[in-house]
Amino acid sequence: MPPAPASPPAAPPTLPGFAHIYSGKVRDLYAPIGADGIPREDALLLVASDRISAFDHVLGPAIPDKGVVLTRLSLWWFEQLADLVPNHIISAEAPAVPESVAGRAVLVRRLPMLPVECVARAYLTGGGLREYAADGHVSGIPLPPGLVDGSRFPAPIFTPSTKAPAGEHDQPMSYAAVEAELGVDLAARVRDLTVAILQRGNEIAAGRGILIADTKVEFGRGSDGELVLADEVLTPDSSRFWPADQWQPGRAQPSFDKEYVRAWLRSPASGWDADSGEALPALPAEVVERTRATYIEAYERLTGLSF
Ligand code: PZK
Repeated sequence: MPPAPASPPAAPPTLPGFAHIYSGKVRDLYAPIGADGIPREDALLLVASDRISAFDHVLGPAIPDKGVVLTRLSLWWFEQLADLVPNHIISAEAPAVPESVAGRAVLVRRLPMLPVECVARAYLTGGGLREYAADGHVSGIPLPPGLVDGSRFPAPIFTPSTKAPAGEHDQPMSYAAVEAELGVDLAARVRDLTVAILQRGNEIAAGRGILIADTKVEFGRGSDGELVLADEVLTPDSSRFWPADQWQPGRAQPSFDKEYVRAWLRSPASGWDADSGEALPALPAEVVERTRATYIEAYERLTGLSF
């Protein structure tokens, strides 16, 4: 019997005291309602769900504790990066964060966001690999010949993309287009900061057996115009984490988080045909449990804390 189809994502929970603004595949955004009964314009509540996505779809069932693990990891990284860049966090605790989403939500400063997805890459894979295969460049940067899937770049590179409307894919953006959007000076600051975040991440992760192949960060502007790191940072949902001991350029690398999910979906056991356009099957309990364990392992290895 084929597995049952994955259930559609649950509606975002109503949060008393908050107005729902937007839901992405795996996170929800709310505005706190002020004492006057009007949604505040200076703050947002970012809620990480336990939902997981793969192959551009949300899968079911949820991965228990994923939202808490990713929220804690992001908060830990914000601290590790605090000397490089200020961040948007106001509070991760009660009473700012309501009890029903405790541990997986943060109250943040609502900022004017830069209209650029800031991506830095330390290793070649994914969309970068497709660009490199076409003409030896990634995001307009010429690279040495002979690189393969998983190769480490001579130095990390900045490969910005446009923010696509909901449901669409981000498109690669030239550095010249970033300069046109932000001005030459701000573009250079954003590029250097994005690369510095990935560098710091890899310095810390290297001692803990994890390679961070690439990462996407988002910046807002503070009241004095300074760059403020927003969104989530250096989580498995915004970055590719690879186990260092299995790194082998020349093939797709096992990813720290979704390897069991992808392997099961591609296996005959799932009964799923990637090209059929059919709904993704529900993950079996064993895949859910092993996936939960890999999120927790990434958190514990990186932070040295026990979950
Ligand atoms: C903001 N997102 C993406 C995140 C979602 C969607 N500090 C901020 N100020 C203004 N806007 C944003 C942020 C942040 N972070 C982030 N969209 C807007 C996003 C989480 C859940 F559904």
